[in-house]
Amino acid sequence: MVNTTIKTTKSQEIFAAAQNLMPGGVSSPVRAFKSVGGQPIVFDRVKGAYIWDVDGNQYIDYVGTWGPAICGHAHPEVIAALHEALEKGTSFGAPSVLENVLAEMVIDAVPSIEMVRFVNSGTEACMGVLRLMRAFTKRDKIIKFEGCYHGHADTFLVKAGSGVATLGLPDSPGVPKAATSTTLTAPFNDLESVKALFEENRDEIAGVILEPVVGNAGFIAPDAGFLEGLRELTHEHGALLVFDEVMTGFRIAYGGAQEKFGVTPDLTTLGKVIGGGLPVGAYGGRRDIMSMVAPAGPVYQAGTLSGNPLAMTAGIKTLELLQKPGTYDYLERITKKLANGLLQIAKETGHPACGGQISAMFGLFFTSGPVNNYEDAKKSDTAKFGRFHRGMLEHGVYLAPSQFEAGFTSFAHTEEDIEQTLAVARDVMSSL
Ligand code: KE4
Repeated sequence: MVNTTIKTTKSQEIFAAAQNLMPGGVSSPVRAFKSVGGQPIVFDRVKGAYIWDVDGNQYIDYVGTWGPAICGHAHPEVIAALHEALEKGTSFGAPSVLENVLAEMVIDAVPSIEMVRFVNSGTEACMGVLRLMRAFTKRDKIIKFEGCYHGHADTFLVKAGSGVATLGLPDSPGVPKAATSTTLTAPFNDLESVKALFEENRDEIAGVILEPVVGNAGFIAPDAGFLEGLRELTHEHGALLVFDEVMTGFRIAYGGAQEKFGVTPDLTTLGKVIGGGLPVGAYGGRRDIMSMVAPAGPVYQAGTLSGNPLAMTAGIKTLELLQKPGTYDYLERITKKLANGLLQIAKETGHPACGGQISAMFGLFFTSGPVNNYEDAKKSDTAKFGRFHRGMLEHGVYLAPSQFEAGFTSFAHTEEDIEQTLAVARDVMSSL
């Protein structure tokens, strides 16, 4: 193990106090470093590709506040736009033209979206889309995939990924059986299992929801034909196809994974990037389906801060920045260099590893692989990942604190940052 130890006195003091005030000392479980061990660092400020903790240590950041910071943290143009918006107030609870602007940008960008509803988180977006798909089809059952995470609403907490996987919580206490009795699960990339579920539950399945590129079981790409196969199966069985693009939206491509892979779902959920770091989520899709959402239709969903001017402003500016020519080519290039570099270094230092990247999303598993689904991902050496994470952290590189998360780059990351990260990874992997 590399022997550099960074000073984390203040982080430790603040986190110790936090644990007395908030469950686990955090506002979201994965931040507690449970699966990688050691003390979480307490952030003081972020800028571009970098973080500074309360002890003054600087890190290259590959979490990007779990995806929103694709333009880099605290982008000057986003901050400036927010300052201007702040002068006009923080929340209206009433229509604002900003919602029109962001809605038009989302509709123009995302192939499946003809109409959109803004909410305040990805969880809310997935809750809204769940109720809508059930109302539209008049069916109750859904199919989700093992290891995929769609927020913490009861129905989805079945073999979920992200923090649920990290904490080894296959299901959560407090979720009544009734809430998950209509949730069917299948292995990702396994079309035959989905076909079987449709046969066994004929005319009862409202839809299939998935992360088109999985980020919550670690990084798992769809096999060729998998997304197309789901599109055909849902059409065949009168069910809806829902892409949860909370993580992949505007990251895998400007139009999300559905643009990248050329498969158009009926409904899509979004979050993270479209809020530029402020609380936001959205669900959208075919006009005939979205027209069922209250008050246009009978499907109720509401939110005090939905469409608030600050989140809309940050989202608008972020998407404007992403429209700059060459953005996604750059993200693809630097992320491919990082992912391929990490795999090459693992090989040279004798660690079985697999992984990959698509655009600005990447992952590394400490298992020879291949990793095509959650069961494969669980074969990873998570203890080794924990040592790797700690070693990288002590050398100024901040990775997602779980094997069951994806990594994120931004267009603030430079070639030098990637080179530096790979140099550190070589040191750390050489002494894992
Ligand atoms: P939020 O409610 O956290 O905004 O979004 C839920 C959600 C829905 N769908 C997908 C595909 C997601 O990735 C997420 C949230 N992602 C996690 C990270 N894997 C958020 C980080 C956390 O839970 O602290």
